[in-house]
Amino acid sequence: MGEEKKKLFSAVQPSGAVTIGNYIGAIRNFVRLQDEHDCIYAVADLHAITVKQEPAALRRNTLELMALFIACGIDPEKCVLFVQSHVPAHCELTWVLNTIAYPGELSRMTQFKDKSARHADNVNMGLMDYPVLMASDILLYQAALVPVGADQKQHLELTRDLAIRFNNRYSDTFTVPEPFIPKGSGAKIMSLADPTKKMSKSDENPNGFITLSDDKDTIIRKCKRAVTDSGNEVRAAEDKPGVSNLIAIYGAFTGKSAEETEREFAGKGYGDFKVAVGEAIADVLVPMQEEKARILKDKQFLNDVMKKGAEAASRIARRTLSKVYRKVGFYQGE
Ligand code: ATP
Ligand code: LTN
Repeated sequence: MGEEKKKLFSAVQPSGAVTIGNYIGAIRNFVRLQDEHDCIYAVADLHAITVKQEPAALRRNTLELMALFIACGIDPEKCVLFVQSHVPAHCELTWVLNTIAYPGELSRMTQFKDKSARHADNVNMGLMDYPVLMASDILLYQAALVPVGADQKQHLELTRDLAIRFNNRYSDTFTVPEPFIPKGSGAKIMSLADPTKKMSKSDENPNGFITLSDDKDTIIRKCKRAVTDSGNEVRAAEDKPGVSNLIAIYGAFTGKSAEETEREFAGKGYGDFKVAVGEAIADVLVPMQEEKARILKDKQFLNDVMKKGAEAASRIARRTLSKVYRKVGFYQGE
């Protein structure tokens, strides 16, 4: 009784269609964690522009992601839900943290290297500074816990390093956060077209990913086409990355363990299994899509959620920012 809830922060970029990888690795946990924690969730539009975005599409995707969060079960009455660019403190803290971040550590980040290679015509300072902005997101709210997929672990480590570095230089200011990464294969859902690669919404081959807005036929078609391994036995194994990935996805959508799935499909082939995976995904996504469409129609409601969220987030963020400004020596009146 009276025990303080742990603070939690996370965000997703409005950079296109959200995949079942984003859902299993991150968004689903946002929902699960909301009762036991003080949760703050953002639509990370400042992060999204580190790669080229069509302005009209970015606006649309921001609204869609907000509606999707709510349709997935995030309750705006329980959580703070807001759009990152509506709270200027994120950029302000980023500037201060930039002065304790080293170019060497930023240029070593795997995501920076990957995205620089993929967007060679647009390697900008924002892309390199991405993890510092992410650290600011988290540290502004004194979050203790950050639910993310396994690919974000390195950025979380940098966030921890920056928090510790600042605390050591200027005295204790920031909570040093811990990542919350799903256990097992849900932390990294692999591409259906190449199960050695992460499922990514920016994959140029749309058969590699399933988005949360794909209809049932598309979902089943993509599952049927999923690259599987030699043999025909539904069994999770290191040398069977394609089937193992489908077993992980099936488990995430049905709650069944790998062993249960292997038993269920013993004696049946890949064909039956792939259709069952598609159906299990569609059973969860179709009602979610209907809910999202309903929410999207009510712009006033969404605008109100964003406005209320930005106000609540700003209040918390301002408190941390003014502490930071005081510690670094900015004159704030007598
Ligand atoms: P891109 O794939 O285009 O680089 P992204 O999907 O990784 O983008 P975000 O939208 O910011 O980028 O990711 C939101 C969350 O989804 C993050 O917590 C990330 O770790 C998680 N996530 C992304 N892909 C996967 C995946 N394949 N499996 C599990 N979690 C994932
Ligand atoms: N970089 C993240 C999205 C993100 C984020 C954050 C996640 C932006 N700010 C703060 C956790 C905490 C990604 O998942 N690609």
